[in-house]
Parts: sequence; C-alpha cells; structure tokens
Amino acid sequence: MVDFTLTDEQRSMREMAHDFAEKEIRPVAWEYDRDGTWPQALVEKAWELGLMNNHFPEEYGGAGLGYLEGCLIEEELAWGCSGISTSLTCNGLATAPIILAASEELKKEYLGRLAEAPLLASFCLTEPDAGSDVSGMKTTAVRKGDKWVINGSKCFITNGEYANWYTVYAKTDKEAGHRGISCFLVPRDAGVIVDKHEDKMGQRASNTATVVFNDVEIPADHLVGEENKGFKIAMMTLDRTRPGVAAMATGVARAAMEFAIEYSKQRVQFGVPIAMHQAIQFIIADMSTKVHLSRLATWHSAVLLDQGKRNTLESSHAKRFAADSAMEVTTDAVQVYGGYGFIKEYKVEKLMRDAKILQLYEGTAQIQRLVIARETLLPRRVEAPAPAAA
Ligand code: COS
Repeated sequence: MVDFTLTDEQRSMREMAHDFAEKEIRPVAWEYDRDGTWPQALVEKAWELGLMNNHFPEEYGGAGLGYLEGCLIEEELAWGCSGISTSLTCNGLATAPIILAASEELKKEYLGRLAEAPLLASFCLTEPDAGSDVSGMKTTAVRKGDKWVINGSKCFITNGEYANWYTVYAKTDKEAGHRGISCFLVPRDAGVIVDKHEDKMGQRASNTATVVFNDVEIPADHLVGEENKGFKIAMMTLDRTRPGVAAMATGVARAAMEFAIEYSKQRVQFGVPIAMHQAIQFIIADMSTKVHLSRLATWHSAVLLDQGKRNTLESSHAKRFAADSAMEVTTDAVQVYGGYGFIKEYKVEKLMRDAKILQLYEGTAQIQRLVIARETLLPRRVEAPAPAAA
C-alpha cells in the first residue's frame, strides 16, 4: 500500500519544527546572513527542544526517529533558514558513520556526548584536491603501537570550528585506491587545528572551516568499522544523509515560492496584481510542481531507509532534483520580484544565494547524475549489509 498520510505524531513533530523555524529562526535569519553570525543560541534551543540528534537510537540517548521524520523536520528548519538548519542538522552527517559501523564503546561515549549537551560533530571527507574524487584523498593514518597517527588537511568542513569531535577519512593503504581508506573518530582535544573560516556566498550562518591534523594521535580503538573499509562507510553515510539535503532544498524552494506568491498578489503592473498575468501564473505553477515533486522524491528516499532497503538511486534522485529545483525556484522568485528581487532588502535574494550550495555539498549535481546513471545502467538493487564494527 502506498499512503502519504502522516501520523499524528509526525504531524505534531513537523508543527513543532515549523513553529521553531517561524518564531526563532526567521526573525534572525536575515541579520545572521548579513553578519555571518554563528547561531549558538539556536543550537542550544533546538537541542533543548529535541530538534537535534533525534535520529540516535534510544540506547544512545536519542529519540530513535526514522529518516522520514528527520526529513519532515529538516524541511521546516530550512524553510526558516537553510544556513541555520545546516548548522543544526550537521550532527546527522558526522554521526551516521558512527551509528553504521563504530564499536559499542565509541557509540556510547561519543553519541552520548551529543545527547547529553548541545555539542557538535563534523564529517571530514573533502580535501583541497579530493572533492568528488574521494579516493584521491591524501590524509594518512599510520598505526603506531596502540595508536593511529593522522596527518592531513580537510576543507569545507561544516561546523568544523565548533565541533567537539570529527569523523575523519584517511588513507591506510596508499596503493589501494578506494579500498585503502579507513574511517576514524578524532576527538578535538587530540590536537585538531581549525585553520580557516570560509566567507561564503550563501548559508552564511553555517560554519565552514578547514581542519588540520598534524601528527594527531588517537587510540587504536577509534577506528570506525574495519580497516580499509572507510570508502563504503562514506558512501552508505551519504545514502542516508542526501534525503535530508533534499528535504532542506524543498524547504528553501517552498519559502521562495511563498514569498513570490505573496509579492505577486501585491505588486500591481498594467493595472492589476502581477499574479493576474499568465506569465507570472506559469512561473508560480512550475514552482509549485517542483516543490511537490521534490517532497515526494525526498519522502520516498527516506521511507526506503526506514524500511531497511538500499536507497542509493532514490537518494540521488531526490538530492539532484530537489537541489536543482531549489536553485530554479529561488532564481524564479527573484524574477517575480523583478528589479526588487536583486536588492538585499528583499528576502528572495538570500534564498537564491543559499540554494546554490545545495547543488554542491554532499555530492554535486553532476555526481548525483553519475550515481543515477550507474544505478540505472547497472542496477545494484541488493541491500547493503551494515559494515562490521572494528
Ligand atoms: N553503498 C555501498 N557501497 C557503495 C556505494 C553505496 N552507495 N557506492 C559505492 N559503493 C561501493 C562499490 O560497490 C564499490 O565496492 P567494491 O570495492 O567492493 O568494488 C566501491 O564502493 C567503489 O565504488 P565506485 O566504483 O562506484 O567508486 P568511485 O571511485 O567510482 O566513486 C562516486 C563513486 C564518484 C559516486 C563517489 O566517489 C562519490 O560519491 N563522490 C562524491 C563525494 C561527495 O559526495 N562528497 C561530498 C562530501 S560530504 S559534504
């Protein structure tokens, strides 16, 4: 049976997230965007309300919510501000490899830290010369006695400046390509250096930093999953987090559409509100279809995960379509505003800048198409078993 009806619990969760976005995020979003302000107060409030880390299994202090519930929350938060929602939801990306593959001890200690206090964690995969090409990474981890020694540098790390710990991918066998990458949990106090705070085009309330590891030593048991199995853990993580990005893209597009509708009913040209002109109606109609289909694709990719099924194809469909749609819808919202849309005083200007990163982070629009093409030409419909803990 296919049923898109949400349960009462899901609806009230969505309402709570919407309320938070409307009353707490929206009033500060444009000021935080202008100044690039770190939303610490909102991190603390969202954490208090249970809007963060709610996907953790109950035994590690979470609410054990499903991926669909996560997407409902992420759409609302991003409707408020996608920069702030990126800050609030990034723990999901950092913790997915831990939930998937880490030992019981690591899960208890490090998921526990985030459950017990409003702390953050970051996911460190990308490097200056290894973006889409994950296997090209140069960061290394060398085993010395009962320690791993990590050297290298990771860039574009969301929440990097504020993280308490990091999920870090490093080469443990330089000759083995993607089969020589391992995943580690690195506590910040092991000697991680935060090097550079990026000044970004959009999502300016999110923190993006370079994180450097100079002979950083971590205990041997901080290997996540098996040695040289990190690439698969990273891919399985992205399968689990791309639906959330798609949900955020849906929220951004929806916000832009709402602003465009409101403006088109007020702005009078040729003697009538511009909403009366078919040229504008068709733009609004396309916006509405894109928001609707983005949400459907997002929900489908999340529901498959909740059913324990592999969703590689569907999460790339959702991420690709929703992010491209968010870019198109926000650009069209600026178009509906005409010259005013280009002025910072009008809200759609920020949304258009914010949307761009949705086509870039967690796999570019081109990488999504590459995955979609591979999955379509050579379907791998079997379920991927969870990687074993180290
Ligand atoms: N789930 C489980 N396993 C997967 C997988 C998935 N979704 N995708 C790939 N794998 C496995 C493959 O089965 C293959 O396994 P074997 O070693 O047993 O053969 C292995 O991983 C390598 O897969 P593939 O050949 O597809 O790897 P490529 O090097 O060609 O890379 C892309 C694939 C380009 C898709 C990958 O590098 C990628 O997603 N890049 C983008 C990274 C990204 O999103 N960065 C953003 C950073 S987070 S902000």
